[in-house]
Amino acid sequence: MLDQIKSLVQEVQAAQPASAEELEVYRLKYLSRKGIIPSLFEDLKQLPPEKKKETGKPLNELKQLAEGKFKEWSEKLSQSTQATSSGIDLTLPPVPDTLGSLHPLTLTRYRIIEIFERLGFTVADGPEIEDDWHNFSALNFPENHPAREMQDTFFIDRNPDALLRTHTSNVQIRLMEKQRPPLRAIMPGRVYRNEAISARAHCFFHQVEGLYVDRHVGFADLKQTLYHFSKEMFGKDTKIRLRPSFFPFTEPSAEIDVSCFICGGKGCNICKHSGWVEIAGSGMVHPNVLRHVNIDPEEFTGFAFGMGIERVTMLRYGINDLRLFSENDVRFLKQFKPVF
Ligand code: 2NM
Repeated sequence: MLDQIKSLVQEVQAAQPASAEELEVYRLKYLSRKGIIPSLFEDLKQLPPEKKKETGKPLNELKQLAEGKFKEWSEKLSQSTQATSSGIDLTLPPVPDTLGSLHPLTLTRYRIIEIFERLGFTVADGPEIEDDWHNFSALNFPENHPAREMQDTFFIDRNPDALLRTHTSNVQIRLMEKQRPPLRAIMPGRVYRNEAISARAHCFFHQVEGLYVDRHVGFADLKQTLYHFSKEMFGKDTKIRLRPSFFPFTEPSAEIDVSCFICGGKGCNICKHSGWVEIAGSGMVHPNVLRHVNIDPEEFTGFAFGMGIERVTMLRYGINDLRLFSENDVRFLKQFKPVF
């Protein structure tokens, strides 16, 4: 048996399987369950103990040699069938570009968050299904006030106190109920309005609202914060303009316009030849709102603002139909590649 092992070692060393078929013949001959080497192991069991020892060692060496050779050759063969000499098979079809893109509303939301985070604002969120208190009453909307009608939303018959929020101001109320000033946060999120769907309106859209409450917060802080934001968002030459307005939850209130970043203020289709585009509502938080969350308006003041993400995105990318944002048409969506 020792002689047989010796000659097998030579045989295996000399073997040169040149194809997958020849390699398989080699495997069947030496290594498979009924091959020579396993059957020698069977024979080994029959030997007397002292012989077992002197035969076992070379037999194990033969087995390792044969297996090593098999591994080496199968690697060599699979490389030569898959690759050219450069190691890359240029005949394979290309891997398609399956990298997705971020939704344009997501891109705008990220940009807005980035700007306010650098001013020390945190990001907060809250429920889209809200009660009357957090969506209306705490925000100084009197029960039968026409301002409620301007923000008509969706109710359910079973529970008249459950509604879909009409703005993310509910999150500011929840934040102020939980946390004491100083507070500096923005609230991005989806909001709902009962409106007929068109190119300019939808029954839901997205907002970012912001809130800053502390001692000595004044209108100048509001103005400077939104001026800084506008320059970061629309370019360093952007100017802002404030127009008096009304919101139940702020007093005084103002609409914020930015100088048209398309025509630079000269007048174009985007700004309807006025040189200005409206981007946000804002104001000083109404003392009644602060009282509703047990913050003393004699000690603390605050400003708040809100803007529509769709509106900012349409201006940024020149998109003219709101419905594109929720139709999920890939031809539209794939035009927005995230820039890393
Ligand atoms: C806007 C415009 C102006 C606003 C006010 C508040 C709160 F809770 F502090 F009273 N939250 N959001 C606000 C003010 C929102 O959106 C157009």
